[in-house]
This record gives sequence, C-alpha cells and structure tokens, in this order.
Amino acid sequence: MSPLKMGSKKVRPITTEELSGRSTALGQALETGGAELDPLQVREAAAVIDKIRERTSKTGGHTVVALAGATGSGKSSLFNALVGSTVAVVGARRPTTARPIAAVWGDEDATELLDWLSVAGRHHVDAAGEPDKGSGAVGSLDGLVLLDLPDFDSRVSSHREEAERILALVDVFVWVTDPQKYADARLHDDYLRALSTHDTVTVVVLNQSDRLTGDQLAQVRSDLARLTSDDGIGGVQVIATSATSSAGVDELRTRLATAVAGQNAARHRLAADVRASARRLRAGVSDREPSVSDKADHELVDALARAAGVPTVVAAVERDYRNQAWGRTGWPFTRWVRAVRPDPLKRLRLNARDASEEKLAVTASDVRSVLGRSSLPPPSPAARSAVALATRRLGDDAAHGLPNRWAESVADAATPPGPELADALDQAVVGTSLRMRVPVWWGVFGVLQLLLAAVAVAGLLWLVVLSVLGWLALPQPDTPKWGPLPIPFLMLTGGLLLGILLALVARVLARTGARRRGARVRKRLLDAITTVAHERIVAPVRAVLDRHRATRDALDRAAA
Ligand SMILES: Nc1nc2c(ncn2[C@@H]2O[C@H](COP(=O)(O)OP(=O)(O)O)[C@@H](O)[C@H]2O)c(=O)[nH]1
Ligand SMILES: [Mg+2]
Repeated sequence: MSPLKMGSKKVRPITTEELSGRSTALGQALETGGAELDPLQVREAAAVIDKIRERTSKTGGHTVVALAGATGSGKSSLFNALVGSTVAVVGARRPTTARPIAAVWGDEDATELLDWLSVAGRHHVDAAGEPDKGSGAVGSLDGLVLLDLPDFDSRVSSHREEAERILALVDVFVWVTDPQKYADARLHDDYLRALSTHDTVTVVVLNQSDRLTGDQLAQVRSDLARLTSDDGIGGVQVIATSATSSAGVDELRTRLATAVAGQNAARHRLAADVRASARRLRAGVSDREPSVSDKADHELVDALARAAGVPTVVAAVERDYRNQAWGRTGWPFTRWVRAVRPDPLKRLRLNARDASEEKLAVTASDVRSVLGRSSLPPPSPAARSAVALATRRLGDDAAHGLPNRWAESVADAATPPGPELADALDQAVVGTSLRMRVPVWWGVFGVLQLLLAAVAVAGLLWLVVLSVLGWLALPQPDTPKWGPLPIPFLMLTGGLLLGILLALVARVLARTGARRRGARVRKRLLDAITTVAHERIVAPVRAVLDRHRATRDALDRAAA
C-alpha cells in the first residue's frame, strides 16, 4: 500500500529487512564493480547507502514531508494553513523563504532528526492545534514533520541549494504549484521526471485554486495530471487547494495523515532512492558477459611458448640428445670428435652442474639459485607481437559487448605488464625439468662398440705378432682359419666394419630418439606455459567477468 493513498493503489509496504537488503545489495555492487562503474554514480550510490543508515537510525518514527515548488506558489501559505497559525513568512515580495522551517506534530522528540536535516527553524504543533483530532486518532498528524522549503527556482542560489539539500533527505514530496506555473519545465523535467521512481511518496498540489472557475479548475487539474503522468508518475491524483479559502486543505491533511499513520514513507523513499541509483548504475553493466573458456587456447599458448623460447630449448635438447647418443654409441675410434663440440644446453645454462647427474638432467633449483633466470635469448620482435596479438584477441573476445570501462579492465587483465609475463614465462621454462632416463640402447650399443673395438684391436695385435714372427723368420704357429680367411684378419676387418655399421644404425636411432625426446620436453614446457597463461591471463580475465556478473546480480537485487 502506498504510504500516501490508503487503498487507492496496491503498493506493498517495505519492511526494514527489505530496505536493508536492497541497501546491502547496492553496497555489494559498489564493492565488486566500483572501479568500472561511473564514478559520479558510485558516489551518489554511496551517499544513498549512508543516508539509509542515518535515516533508519533515527528514533521516533517521524514522517518528514516537504512542501516544495516554485516561487510564489503558496508553499508557506499552505504550511501555515496546515499548522493552523502563521509560522512561516508569507510575502508578495520574492523570495521570501530563505531557510527551511519545520513544524513537528506530536510529543515524540524530533530533535535528532531535525539536527540531521540541519533545519534550525522549529515549531511544535500540539494536539490543540488540531481541534477535532486528538492524538492517536485516525487522521491525526501526530508524528508529522512538515518542512516549508525555499523556492527551488529562487533567484538566490543558496536558497535553491538549500531546497535541493533537504529534498535529498525527506520522506514525502509535496509539489506545490499554481495555475500559472503548473506546466513549468523546471518542475516537470528537473524534479518530477527525475524522481519518477519516487511516485509512492509524491503528492502534487494545485494551489491557488480559488483563482480559477469550476470549469477552468477541472481543465487545469486534468492538464496537470496528464503532465505528471507524462513525467513517469502514474496515478498520482492532483489535490486542488487554496491557502486563502482553505479549500482542499483538509484533503491534503488527510493525505498526509495517511502517510504518517503508515509509518512507511521513509522506507519507501529510501527504497526508491536505492532503486533509482541501482537502475542508473545498471546502465553501466551488460545483461550478460562473454563466455571465456577456462583453458587458454592453442594460439595463445603457442605465442607464449615462442616468446618463452620453447623452440630454442627443444632444439637444444634434441641436439644434446644426438650428441650424447653419438658420443656413447658412435664408433669409438672417432668419438673424440664429439669432445670438442660445444654443449648446446650448457650454452643456454639449462644444463645441470652436478657431475653425478646425467647431462640431460637439470633441476629448477640449481639454475634459479645460481642464475635466477635462464639465458635464453630474448624473444624476437615477431614472437613478442604474436603474444600481443594473441592476448589482445583474447581480451577483445572476453570484452565483447561489455561497457567501455569493463572492456578496458578485461583488456588490462589480458595483457599483464611486460616484465611480469616475461619473468613468469622464464620461470616456467627454468622450472621445467628436462631430466630424462638414459635410453637402454645407449648402454647396449656402447658395450657392443667396445667389444667390437676390442675384437678389432685383438685381431690387429694378432696380425702384428704374426708379421713380426715372419720378419724375424721364426717358425709361425698355425693360424686358425674360417674358410679361406684367417681369423685375425676377420677379427680386424669384422670388428671395424661392424663397428662402423653399428655407429650408422645408432645415428639413425639417435635422430628419432632426439625427436621423441624433444617432443616430450616440448609437452612438459607447454604444460608449464599453459599454467602461466591460465594464471596470468585467463584467470584475471575471468575474475573481471565474474565481478561484472556479481555487480549485475547485486544491482538487479537492489533495483528489483
Ligand atoms: N489567491 C491565492 N493567493 C495565494 C494562495 N496561496 C498563497 N497566495 C499568495 O501568493 C503569494 C506567495 O505566497 P507564499 O506562501 O509566500 O508562496 P511561496 O513562495 O511558495 O512560499 C502570497 O502573496 C500569498 O498571499 C492561494 O491559495 N490563493
Ligand atoms: Mg515561501
């Protein structure tokens, strides 16, 4: 039920819990979306929240009603008519009312409330002021705090500001206009339209009705009703009054008595403030947010991997594998060649220092403790721009359809500052173990190579012994033969040829092995890079989108 129109309009009362729930929701929206919402609107919303806390903490259950309107409409005259004595100064010379004046009905102390309203002029109306109506009776104004405001169109700016200040705090607005000014743009555009959310606490009064004939009055009344409903305030009845003849003053009094008896106007006004504020803020939030997959996509990971030097590391690992494979399984007579080649992993400082470890093993901690970061070459401009492109694309996709400020936050989240991302990538590479088991075939081939070499050397020695004996013309022992060929000859040539053959096979195996090992290391590195992409880019972007959703939900709850 509206606090103003008993039974005439179905407006449900607003409980304290509901009001505080809405206020809390508005506060949550400011918390989650404060940085991305319009700063001015955020300040206004924060002021509404403060006001709710302050207004609802005031004891006494008063209803604060303001008589507001243009200069000379008769606010002060109506105020006096309602009070029953001349309290406010009425004047033909404008402007008259400089400071608001309050009239308080009933015994309840309104000091705290009036202090909060900063209204110094106070007048107490006791029950005697209402001859027919004892305190507590139906239609009593007991609990009413009526304010006569300075003109909202006053030539004096401090008067206008004072009127605005009070209007922000009162529970019920009584807009007083007259036959000359009822269509005034200021009243309709600046006030009624702007406060259309506050229709349940709005009363429109056409004063000076005594200046109109019956027909004219009906005409003006319906005109004003139409203008008011064009302003967005539907169903507000226009009360025609005359402060001079007292016509309609009782109707206005009854209307105010209804508001006072309902004790709900303050909550209605504050809830309307929350709703209006939440609706304004809601314009800065989208109805939905783009869905962003939890997984970093392939293009982004690929770009990051290139920027992190993954191809360089993989190539080094493959080269290292091949070098070592050849070193261990190659032909022993030419192995020394390998010894003079530089170690590719050592060059990248990704190689373990520990002599007991295999060459391919590296632990994150050794490198980090010694160097802090790898000495991978810095990413090429092409790799850097690929990262920029991939992150921008992700940011654009995630920001699609969001209001500007949110889109900017998403873009910022998608592009962490340069050194931060580069360091994280470097750490990911350094922290990835390149350790792998030494392949079994290296050992087998190595032993076979040694055996074959030993056989060849033995054959050679045998032949040397035989030729020395021949040269010295000493009797030669029988040389065993296999077919027509002597065994020592077979040992020498067989050992050499088989060794070379085995080395060739090992070379082929080493190439495939290197590729496979490279692929496995690449996968490990990519996993680490994917984690970086998720932690540094995808998760921050999703966090912004989550805040966006939370803000929207909170605003919808506040404005519901
Ligand atoms: N005829 C007529 N004159 C009124 C009425 N109400 C106020 N006035 C006159 O209009 C002028 C302005 O009144 P006032 O109450 O000071 O208006 P305010 O500026 O809105 O406070 C005064 O000269 C009043 O006597 C009314 O209902 N009928
Ligand atoms: Mg006045």
